[in-house]
Amino acid sequence: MKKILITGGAGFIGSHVVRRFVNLYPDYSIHNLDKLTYAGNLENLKDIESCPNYRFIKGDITDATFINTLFKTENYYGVIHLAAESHVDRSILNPLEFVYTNVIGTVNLLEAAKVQFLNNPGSFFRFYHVSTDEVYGALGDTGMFTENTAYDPHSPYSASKASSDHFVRAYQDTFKLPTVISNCSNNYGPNHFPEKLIPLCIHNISHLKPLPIYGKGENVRDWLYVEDHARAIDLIFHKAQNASTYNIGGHNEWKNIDVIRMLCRIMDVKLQRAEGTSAQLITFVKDRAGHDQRYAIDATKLQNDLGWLPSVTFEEGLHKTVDWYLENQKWLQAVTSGAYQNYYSEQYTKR
Ligand code: NAD
Ligand code: TDX
Repeated sequence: MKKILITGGAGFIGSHVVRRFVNLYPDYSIHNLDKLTYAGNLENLKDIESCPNYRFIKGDITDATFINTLFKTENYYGVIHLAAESHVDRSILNPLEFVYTNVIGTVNLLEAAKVQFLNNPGSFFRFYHVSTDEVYGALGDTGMFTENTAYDPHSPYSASKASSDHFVRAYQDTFKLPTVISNCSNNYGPNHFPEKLIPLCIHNISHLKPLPIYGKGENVRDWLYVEDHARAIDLIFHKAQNASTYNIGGHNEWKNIDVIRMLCRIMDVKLQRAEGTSAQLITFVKDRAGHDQRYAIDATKLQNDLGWLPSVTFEEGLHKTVDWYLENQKWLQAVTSGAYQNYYSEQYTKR
């Protein structure tokens, strides 16, 4: 069986990618390598954990010795690298954590992959690095990020992701390691950790807590349903040329305040509350430092080369997402205790 290493598979996007690969590709052996930080949760993969082509490996990508041994033992056919510290606000509080995981962790994987690749001339190998549109910086009122937009990261998170993208290209150029990179816009959907805008607000609406909107809520994000991202990753992993880059986005730009107003309307109906109840929870709070004004992705290349288009409309996706959270209160309760709770109170004290 061809062994595929998926890193960060217990996280939000990773769990959707792991499920898709385990279900669609019985001839692959899927190894999910995850440290299980506060953001990683094996509950996300309960439905596939006993599949014969799935294996979970608990481990830390910053541990070079462990990573080198793993590659030597397993001889991977391909790597899909999603493990990362992913929350911009946390990167403002603790940038070094982002350097360790996102930069050093990625270079550890590249080094181990390089050794395996050079020791096996003629064998297929691919290193797929999953990245973000935040590496391109911020847009004004017009324009979109293309694959040729110059990198201009602003937050410690996006700086660490930009750095890891550069290292991936450096390994392609210097060692001819076969790599691909994708840069995706904001995802949403089931299993999204409730520190990010949409799941945080779903959680707070359920509990009649304030909905913290940074600044005036006029920042714009381009939202994509997570399963559409997983489908794009599948296509790119299997069909892209080596050394290529693809932007992935939903053609779905919204101001934050409008997203939250729509969410409030949907949840008033689902929770059988009087119209306008949830919107009363909207609370404008201090803006995020260095808050990027607008992201918008031009995904034409992915559409033209590989025929990918988003399949889930925003309204449909939000309904599916809210339904999932309302049906999975136990998941929400479990992840909103412990480490998350401390971070959450810290954020509120700051405001
Ligand atoms: P997430 O925070 O939900 O999950 C990250 C996973 O990585 C967790 O399971 C965590 O346990 C694991 N992890 C963290 N540090 C690790 C380490 N040192 N060793 C091994 N595992 C470790 O993140 P996500 O939102 O699913 O994002 C996945 C990837 O996609 C990231 O690389 C992120 O930059 C990128 N991305 C995310 C979005 C988005 O909207 N969420 C958009 C574009 C790109
Ligand atoms: O409480 C909040 N209030 C608020 O107004 C939070 C958490 C966010 N916001 C704003 C900030 C952003 O403009 O909402 C927008 C979305 O914020 P996040 O959900 O934190 O996402 P963002 O910072 O845009 O980054 C996300 O998309 C790109 C992911 O977290 C990244 O991992 C991904 O790379």
